[in-house]
Amino acid sequence: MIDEVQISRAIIDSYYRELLNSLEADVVIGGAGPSGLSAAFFLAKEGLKVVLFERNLRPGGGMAGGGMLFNKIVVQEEAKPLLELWGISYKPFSETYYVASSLEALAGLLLNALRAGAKIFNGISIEDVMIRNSKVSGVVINWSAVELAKLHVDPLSIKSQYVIDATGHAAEIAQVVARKTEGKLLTATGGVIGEKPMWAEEGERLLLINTREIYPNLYVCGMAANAVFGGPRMGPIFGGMLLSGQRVASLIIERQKSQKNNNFK
Ligand code: 48H
Repeated sequence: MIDEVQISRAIIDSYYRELLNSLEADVVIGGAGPSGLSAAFFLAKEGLKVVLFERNLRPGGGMAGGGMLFNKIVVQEEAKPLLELWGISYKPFSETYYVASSLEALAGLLLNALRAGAKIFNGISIEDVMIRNSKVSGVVINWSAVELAKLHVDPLSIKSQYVIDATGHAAEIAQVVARKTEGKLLTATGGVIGEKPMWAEEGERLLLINTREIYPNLYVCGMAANAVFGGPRMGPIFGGMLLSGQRVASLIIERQKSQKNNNFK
């Protein structure tokens, strides 16, 4: 026998428990594009409690669309091991370029992040942060539907040791922090400098340098990192995004480890 109310009960009960269990996290990530999902995978694999909020119904950000809706992505040599790690198939194109289905890349990355233990909430937007003692200490969230309909509904708050802005071109979390701290980001201007025109090689190179802490306990990765520091865009080459997620995860993991070591001293 199939009972509609029992179906509803199962959904509400399991979602409610997961959300309740996510009110305090080690790391909150904003945005489930390639860089956010990659960060979520590496952090969760290390045993950290990772909670990711994605505004859209479907995770993946700009990856599924490939280049101009041709649903393929290009990945360079340095990021090939990540495709292999996540079981994403690829074909060599010319010497150092590899091509993968953008859909398979998204599916593989998403599945790996979830199986590593990251909790992903879609349809929820980060609209603000919490700051205590000049450190980011969490995020403020609301249903994306509330945001879209411009309903006057107060948000809820999530506490987190670290927050990662992986919101892509708009660098939304960095923008909020820049505005609310009146320009205290760790950039040359104290604010979000803004993305520069297309230059794939330089964009990919700077992306990894720009992937770092931009305000105490707030990190940035992916396209948002180049937006914050004024790096160029790079078009549909995705190796840098995946490596940027891996890099931000390793920065946080190293910091956690050195804090633990200091506590034992
Ligand atoms: C919750 C939010 C919020 C918010 C936005 O754009 P993305 O794919 O970001 P990256 O940096 O992982 O990848 C960038 C890549 O897709 C790209 O655009 C490239 C390579 N462009 C090059 C070029 O030249 O154009 O994903 C960001 C995600 C999206 O899914 C948004 O919906 C989500 O973040 N998001 N989620 N709260 N406030 N803002």
